[in-house]
Amino acid sequence: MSTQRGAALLMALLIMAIAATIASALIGRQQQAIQRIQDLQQLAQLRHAQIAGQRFAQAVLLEELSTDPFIDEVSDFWRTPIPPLPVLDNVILSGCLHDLSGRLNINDLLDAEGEVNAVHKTRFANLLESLDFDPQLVDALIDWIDEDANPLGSAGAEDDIYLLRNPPLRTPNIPMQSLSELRLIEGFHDQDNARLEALWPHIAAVPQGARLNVNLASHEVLLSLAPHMDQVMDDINPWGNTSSSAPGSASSSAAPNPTAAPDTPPPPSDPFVCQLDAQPGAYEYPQDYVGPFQSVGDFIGATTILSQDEEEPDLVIDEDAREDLAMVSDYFLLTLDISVGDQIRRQYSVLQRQSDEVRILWQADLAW
Ligand SMILES: [Ca+2]
Ligand SMILES: [Ca+2]
Repeated sequence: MSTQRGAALLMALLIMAIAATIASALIGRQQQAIQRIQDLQQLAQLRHAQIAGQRFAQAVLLEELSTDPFIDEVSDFWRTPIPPLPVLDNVILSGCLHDLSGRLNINDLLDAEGEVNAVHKTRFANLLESLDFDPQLVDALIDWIDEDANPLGSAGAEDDIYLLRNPPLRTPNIPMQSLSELRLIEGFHDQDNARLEALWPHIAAVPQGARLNVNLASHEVLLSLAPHMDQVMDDINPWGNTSSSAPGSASSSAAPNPTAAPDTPPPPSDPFVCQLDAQPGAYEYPQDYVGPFQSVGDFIGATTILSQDEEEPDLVIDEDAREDLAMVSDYFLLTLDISVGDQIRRQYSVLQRQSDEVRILWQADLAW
């Protein structure tokens, strides 16, 4: 009898163990299902908040266009950041718009026929030189987007260079979609973060044929327009006399880290972080600033130096370098910080403003 009782007890224990295992597995699956539902819910909230932020930015840019269609400049309302706003249950949104039209557009290094645009090539070479890069690296930028496989100049690079990389890659030979591609381009790929960050406030990758808004161009971009621009910079630079002082520049967004060892390379900073305390409406113009400019004629007038000697020509921006100058912006980068529960996600969108609509050209979790 005792043997039978022992066997029954063992059987009962076995059944209990199996039941406990099944229950544990069911609870585990249930928890996984709950977590999955929560994750999906967070993703949906994130997406809805992103759409809400984009719609808000689109409305602000169209409103600006309807009230002030001819000038975009430093004191404009659209440059006011969106403060942290609860937009959904447990979701907080903040963000800001950065101008991209005051920057040199990499895709305009080629003209509509795919030929090198000499005006833009000169500007880029000037910009690179002013930031202590080899100005000939402009050829590597052109080779990255031009259709052919023939390297330009001594610093150009096509597939024969890129295929030797580990891992190998090919030149896209199409317009640049995102500034992140710069990290792959010969002559730039081996630069450290701080060097590349110096470029971000002055360059953009937007569709070909972009206008250059001189009212929002940085000190360095204005300098790139003609050799004599340094002599008129006090009058035309909206950001004051310091280089790289435009909002979103590496110098204004890279917070110093007092605890880092002196030889520790700084982490990559975000050139499109929002300065939530910025108040563009209360912007104080530099003392000698004669802008914002109302027309290209005003800008040319302010940047021309009349010669005192009849034998010497006036110093003036070349005719063919005036064609794309503008007072308004067509391209913007929207930075959104979305807090869902205990997670914060940063998302970017490139917006194109036309006469009656603002299109979203590109969106991603990384700006560069
Ligand atoms: Ca090429
Ligand atoms: Ca080429």
